[in-house]
Amino acid sequence: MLQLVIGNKAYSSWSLRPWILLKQFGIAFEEIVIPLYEAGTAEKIGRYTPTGKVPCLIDGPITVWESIAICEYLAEEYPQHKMWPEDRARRAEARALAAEMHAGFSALRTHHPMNVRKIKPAKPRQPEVERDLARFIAIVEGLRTRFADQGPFLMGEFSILDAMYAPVATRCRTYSFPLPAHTQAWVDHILSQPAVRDWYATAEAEPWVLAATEHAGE
Ligand SMILES: N[C@@H](CCC(=O)N[C@@H](CS)C(=O)NCC(=O)O)C(=O)O
Repeated sequence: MLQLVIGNKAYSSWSLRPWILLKQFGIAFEEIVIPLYEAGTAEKIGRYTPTGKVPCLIDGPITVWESIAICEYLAEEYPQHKMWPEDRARRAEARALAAEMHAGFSALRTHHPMNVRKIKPAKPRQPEVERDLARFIAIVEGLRTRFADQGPFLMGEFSILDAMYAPVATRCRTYSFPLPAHTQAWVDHILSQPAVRDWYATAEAEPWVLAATEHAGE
């Protein structure tokens, strides 16, 4: 069976991506959770991946790390599930937007780390965070306007693109970002998925607390 090595669910935004992708498509896997930033974390993660970072997918003799590479691997292994849009132009755009999320939005990541157990009041944000947020909103508003009649996910049906953007949906909730209607509707839709509710419920029950992350964005 596939194994997915992930961090604790309260904080591990990168882990959420392949996890939600597997869940949304009903692909069975064993979950291996390693609490982050503790004594021994690096050693534990190092047993699975040379990067010392999660997520990491193990498929028999094959190990794949980097969230986007894991998603691509799964799309190739399970072609029946249409993890990318079928239309060629749409797929190219989805890949570009997924890569943009994988490589960018660093200010949003740094100043507003994922913390699914908290909801904080909106506060003034750094200019670089505003730029990231504005770009995120422009992407989601644009896609949801164009694909409104094709389903509730970014390009209509759920795809890797939604998986890659899902951690930002949790940040929108945690930090009470003000959002225009289409973006708020997509955020609400992602957060209402049974898999995401399940992720939140498990996170609530986790014992691990990262003090620095707890106070971010305050
Ligand atoms: N670009 C990587 C980022 C992975 C990453 O930074 N993971 C964090 C947890 S969310 C991690 O493993 N941190 C442990 C560490 O840096 O020691 C990916 O897409 O998978």
